[in-house]
Amino acid sequence: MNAMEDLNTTAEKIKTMEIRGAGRIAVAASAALRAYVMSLKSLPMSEFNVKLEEAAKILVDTRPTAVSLPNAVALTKRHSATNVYDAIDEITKNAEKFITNAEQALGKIGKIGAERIHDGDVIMTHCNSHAALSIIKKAFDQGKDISVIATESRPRRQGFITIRELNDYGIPTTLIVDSAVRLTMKEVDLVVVGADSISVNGALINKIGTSQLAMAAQEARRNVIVAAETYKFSPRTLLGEMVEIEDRASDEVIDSEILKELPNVKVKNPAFDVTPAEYIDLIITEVGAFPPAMAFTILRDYLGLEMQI
Ligand code: RUB
Repeated sequence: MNAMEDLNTTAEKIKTMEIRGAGRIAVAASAALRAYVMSLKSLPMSEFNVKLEEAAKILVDTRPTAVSLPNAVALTKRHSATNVYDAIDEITKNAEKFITNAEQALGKIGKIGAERIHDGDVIMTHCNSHAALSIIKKAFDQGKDISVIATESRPRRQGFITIRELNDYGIPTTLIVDSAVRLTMKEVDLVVVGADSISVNGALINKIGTSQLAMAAQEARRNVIVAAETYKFSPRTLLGEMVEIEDRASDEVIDSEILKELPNVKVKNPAFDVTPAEYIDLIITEVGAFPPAMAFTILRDYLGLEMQI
């Protein structure tokens, strides 16, 4: 396979969700870009930059909602070099830094977030978030007697990935269907979820159904904790842009043969929803725990306002 085919393979894996979860998508995109630029050594500088932008666009266009993806690509591709060798060197270093920081961020989020979990806590989580699970696993490692209620997360059932991971870690876990969230909330001490994007007003964009957990939690006076690396904050929301909610295919929800027999029925399959800041107690990042109202500060201090603006 040539380098462009490799890049397209990664893009396809992100599109089809073989690689999924905002953090994993970001790391895969950064690594793919690093591998791709290595193949551009013999090009003149102007052509190199064109190819770099083309490759960046292929990766960014795969899924629209997780801002970790354009953030990872922007942080990886930026360079100030005037020759191709230096540009490749800078991009390679950017990718290495991004990937290392992303891995380390999970550990730091786990440590900070685990402080909020107490012995005996029952934690509800949604979908499959590596950052959220990092907090839960850390609390368990600290010897806290915890258990988890995990939602199925229709239609793709990422909850199955979560229960397997928690099972293998030895953490007692209960699986519920998404519609059981409100009824089950009275057994829960706190909700811990991940993030695909966080906008400048502190709103969380995460797997469809997250806002339902947050509303039920508020009704039951339970805290909602969001586990999010700083690269999941969305710089373009500073310009007034809304985060695009991905609409996925109807056959994830209903068999297309059945749907064909129902000419008056259409299917809506939004993959994410928006949880307003007022439903969120704390966002745990690798640089500390912040109330959602501090989203602007994180964008300014840790991503840099010039990013993608
Ligand atoms: C995954 C999802 C996760 C976030 C955070 O959606 O909504 O909660 O991406 O995950 P999908 P992580 O399965 O559609 O990609 O903490 O692993 O980055």
